[in-house]
Amino acid sequence: MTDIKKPVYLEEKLEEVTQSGRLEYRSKSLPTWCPGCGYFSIVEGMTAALNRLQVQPKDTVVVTGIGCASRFPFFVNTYGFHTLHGRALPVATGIKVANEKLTVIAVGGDGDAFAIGGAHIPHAARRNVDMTYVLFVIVIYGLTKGQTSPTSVLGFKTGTSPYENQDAPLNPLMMLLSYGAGWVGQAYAGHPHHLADMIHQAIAHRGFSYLHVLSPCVTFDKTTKTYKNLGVMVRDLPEDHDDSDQMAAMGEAARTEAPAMGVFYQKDRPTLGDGLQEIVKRARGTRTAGKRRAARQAAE
Ligand SMILES: Cc1ncc(C[n+]2csc(CCOP(=O)(O)OP(=O)(O)O)c2C)c(N)n1
Ligand code: SF4
Repeated sequence: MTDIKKPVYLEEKLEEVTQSGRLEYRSKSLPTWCPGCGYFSIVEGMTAALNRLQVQPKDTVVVTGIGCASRFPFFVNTYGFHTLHGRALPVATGIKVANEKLTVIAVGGDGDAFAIGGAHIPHAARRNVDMTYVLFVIVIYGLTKGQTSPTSVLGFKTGTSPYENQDAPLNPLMMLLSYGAGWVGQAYAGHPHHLADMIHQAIAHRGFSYLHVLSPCVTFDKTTKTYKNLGVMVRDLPEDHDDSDQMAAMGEAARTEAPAMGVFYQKDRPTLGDGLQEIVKRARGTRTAGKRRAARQAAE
């Protein structure tokens, strides 16, 4: 008989990653998510992307808020910061400003991001902080047992909305595009190879990149964004999609009934770090010029 307290599946998984040599980026801590949760694909995709990019674990920091998604730092072998609910982006911004050489990745759930943390997103995007934000979108609050989130669909029934959700969902992709994010893409936990490729591209982008990952919550959403439903809904972006055309990206993002997979938009522009380094140079130049002037005056 199976001992239900023993995470058999997870131990097998650990053996598999140990054999594959991926433990360099995957931590030995076993994910505590429910078996079948889409988040397993995201941790796999992240470790595969970091492995391909060959960024050193010691030079990488994963920052999260609170939620099932936010347990992520425990499962990767990088530096990590499990911060307060909704506060991943300001903490990640501080880390990047303090040490420009680090690869900084913020991770979270859509409640953490767009409810309590919603006010931080436009600022990280408009400042073009050189970091990646990977959002795990299960359209529900997982950790607190299935309440509606800002991305839940109208009419969604949960334990706390038994008479159906009356609040229209946000469209995070359209929001990020209008906030000025320099890289915006979408992936699906049910397509793990594409997901790993998208995480790779998002991290490789210089500037603020936002990856929206659709992921089923197998425990609390049995009706809307399930593997069965998402498997039918998702599509590729059209082959002729121009990822330098922000308006075309907006049009694709508006089609929520058929979520498109791929890079919606990408544009290079100076990062927050570029601007700050310039200020440091100018301030140092002014100070040096000031010192020279004072020395000249003292000598006269
Ligand atoms: C200040 C504060 N308010 C509320 C909570 C309770 N809380 C913890 S996680 C969470 C939402 C989780 O949903 P999401 O961010 O989408 O992550 P998921 O669990 O779905 O991955 C809430 C409301 C908290 N921990 N702190
Ligand atoms: S509650 Fe949902 S999101 Fe959280 S670990 Fe379980 S399946 Fe995943």
